[in-house]
Amino acid sequence: PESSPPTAKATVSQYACQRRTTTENKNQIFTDAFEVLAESYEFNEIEGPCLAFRRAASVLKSLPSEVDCMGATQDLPCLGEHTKAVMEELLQCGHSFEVEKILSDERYQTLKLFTSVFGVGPKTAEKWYRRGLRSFSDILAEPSIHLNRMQESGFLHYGDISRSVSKAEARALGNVIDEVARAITPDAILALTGGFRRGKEFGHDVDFIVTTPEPGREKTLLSNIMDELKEQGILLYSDYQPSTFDISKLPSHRFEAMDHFAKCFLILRLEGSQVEGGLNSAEGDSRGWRAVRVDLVSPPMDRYAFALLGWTGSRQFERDLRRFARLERRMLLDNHALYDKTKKEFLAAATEKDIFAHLGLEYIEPWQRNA
Ligand code: DCP
Ligand code: MG
Repeated sequence: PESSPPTAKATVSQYACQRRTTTENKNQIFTDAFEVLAESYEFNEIEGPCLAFRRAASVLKSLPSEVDCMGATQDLPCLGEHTKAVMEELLQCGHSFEVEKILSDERYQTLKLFTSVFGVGPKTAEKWYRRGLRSFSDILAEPSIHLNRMQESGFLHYGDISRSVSKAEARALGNVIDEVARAITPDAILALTGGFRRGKEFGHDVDFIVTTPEPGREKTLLSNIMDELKEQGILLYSDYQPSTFDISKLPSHRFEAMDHFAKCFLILRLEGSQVEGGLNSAEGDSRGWRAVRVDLVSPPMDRYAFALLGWTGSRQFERDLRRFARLERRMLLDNHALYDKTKKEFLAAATEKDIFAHLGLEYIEPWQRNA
């Protein structure tokens, strides 16, 4: 071309589902700070600023290079005044006064510690904090506190499940579950989802979809799998939630609402001998096994693509997919279905690509969804 005009710098979309975000984060100094601020707002139940900092972090994660001056933020979406003030401080002196203050705050530290236990959410953590409890030994020594079953095993396996799960461990668990599922029904389908599907090296748990093409069979598959895991002596904890899926329901407006597929939240015992390169264990730990958090979800086959898209994440990517669908396309999307409000009809999909196409979005690969 003889006289191509100077190419305009590609604009960054306000929607994470129109950005490509790999696991390589060039702006971690900023995004770590934003995550502390978001979490602090979350602990105080202040939703607006919490989401604003998460959105800002997500935008910076998508950038191909480090932001090295405020000028570079000029054309970026989702960066408000507060966000920019924090960035400016980080650029000037390498740390943020506000973030440092939160990190040294007793309430923040305590809520962070308590919510790191499986089964303890911000509400429970807050309740314990208000009662003057500050450490795990405070909680365990307090006779009036009743731990539920989930929290009991959260404390019991704390050392193991607070340590991250490696990709090799995730793969090993996949092999275990795959074998169990196929022994139950030879046509079982297993897919790794969550952070590992996005190419992350480590995760806090391992997420799988497990189902079968046989209609209706997915409703009992998970309890069959759990029975077998129990039989093998590797089921350390299980919370089974049967399907409440209703095909006639419109997709949910609420993002945080869990989907209605049969699912279970597990803690499994993983043998070191099954993991290539060995366990991601504490130094000097010679038990030869570790406990790992595993989530299984079992959608009917005709909803497989929606479930896969929904469980692959990231959370921010999912939020923005739904927001984009609603605001830009007048469609409702959740883990079960896509509904076109204009045409007043459900849009079927056999693959994730079909869903992106219905939404008029360029396809984003799983490893580009680390928003
Ligand atoms: N998810 C969702 N709605 C929920 C819970 C989860 O849409 N209420 C989706 C988005 C997540 C995925 O499921 O990406 C898996 O949830 P995790 O909490 O396991 O998140 P990740 O796998 O992304 O992170 P980690 O590596 O910490 O496990
Ligand atoms: Mg996960």
